[in-house]
Amino acid sequence: MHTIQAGASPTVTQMQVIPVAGRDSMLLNLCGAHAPYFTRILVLLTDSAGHVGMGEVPGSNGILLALQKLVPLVEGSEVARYNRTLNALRGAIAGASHQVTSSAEAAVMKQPHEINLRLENVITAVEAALLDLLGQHLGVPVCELLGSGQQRGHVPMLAYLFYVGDRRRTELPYPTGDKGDGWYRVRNEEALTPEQIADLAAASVDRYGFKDFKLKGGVMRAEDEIEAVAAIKRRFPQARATIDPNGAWSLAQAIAACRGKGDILAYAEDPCGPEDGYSGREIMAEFKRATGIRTATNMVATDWRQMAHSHMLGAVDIPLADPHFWTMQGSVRLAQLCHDWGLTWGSHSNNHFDVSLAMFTHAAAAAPGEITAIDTHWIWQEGQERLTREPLQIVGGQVAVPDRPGLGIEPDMERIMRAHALYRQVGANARDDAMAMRCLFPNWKYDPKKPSYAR
Ligand code: GKR
Ligand code: MG
Repeated sequence: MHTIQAGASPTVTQMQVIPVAGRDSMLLNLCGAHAPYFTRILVLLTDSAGHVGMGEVPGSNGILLALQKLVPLVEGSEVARYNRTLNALRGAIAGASHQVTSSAEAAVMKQPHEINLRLENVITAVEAALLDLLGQHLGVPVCELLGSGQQRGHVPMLAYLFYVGDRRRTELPYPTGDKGDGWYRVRNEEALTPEQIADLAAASVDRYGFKDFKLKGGVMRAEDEIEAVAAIKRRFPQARATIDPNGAWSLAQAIAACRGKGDILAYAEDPCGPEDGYSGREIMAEFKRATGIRTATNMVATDWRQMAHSHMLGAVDIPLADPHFWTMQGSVRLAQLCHDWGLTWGSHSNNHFDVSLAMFTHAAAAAPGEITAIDTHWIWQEGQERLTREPLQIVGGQVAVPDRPGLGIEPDMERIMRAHALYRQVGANARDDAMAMRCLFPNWKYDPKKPSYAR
């Protein structure tokens, strides 16, 4: 009889938790305008074989504090027993009674001002880095370790477009994007009209070859946002396009804006949300019945329990299972369920660096069946930010899955330390969307049911 042999795979000798900051354009959304900086947190694990594994998650003090406290549980653990380590982390954060499949907030670790800290964000940072190490140990890409293994060699990505505010009307240090004439310049210039949005789309196609578009809404009046999507479709009739107002429209507004627009909208992302005592899932189901337009969400089906309700109501066709809040393994598990249940898997994103780009790529590579082109904010950072030596590239609207062990990326420590220094300088005030919007409209206040710009 065989016994378990300790040390059969390398052990983690060091866990580094490194908050980093990067620069961003003045992107408008329902919450205001992106500030000139965004923050993320990197986890770097070194193992006894000398490999380094990486993970990246959203930046927040709560997540940072949680990860720092968990270091002793990760150091000394065996790479191949990653699930055991992750379960120990779950237990440490949430206590023994925690349901490992729930998205309950990690309340113990939470800072009072933080609403977005989720257990899964903390777990994913370590999970990605451990899978990266395991892949390097075994000599296989991470996507081969997830779900039923690698399903595709290329992952389709969409052009995530935003209305862009006029940075010149602020004193904030936004990038000026002097580089050349194309995407690197226009991504820093005001874009508020349908034609300017179509120009942005065209520049993104020239640079990255996209075939799918998403416009972040909740900024202008609903009909003007639909007109902006129509302007994109006029330039690229074969492309798929969608709009995401983050639930800003009432059900009546959403129906009025989208009914009969199936030729423009491939699907609608969170067109409406909770209202009049009905949940966002119930309202989305009504929207679908009234318009016949497919729906996507990163707001109303964001964990297993919400997914169950959503599915019973028929509210959502395309759950956007961002591995950063579903975990890498959870996101792929949901992709398998989507495949079997006739849903379409996709992924949400937020501003991120190139480590997350690799994490998205591997999760999507392991998602079976037909998936929708996944979100990525990387086009707003690409060419000006990077933390790995050779970031994965978006070419022809897709990323080729690296045929290298692990995540297939290598840390660039000099760049990481530079991004960490920037974090130390600006981290505390980064990504305050209301602050940036107040530079344009001094008394501006967030209202979840009012467009942020055209009020
Ligand atoms: O980056 O402004 C943004 C987005 O609005 C982001 O914060 C959302 O979480 O991209 C996300 C979404 O799809 O709702
Ligand atoms: Mg969304």
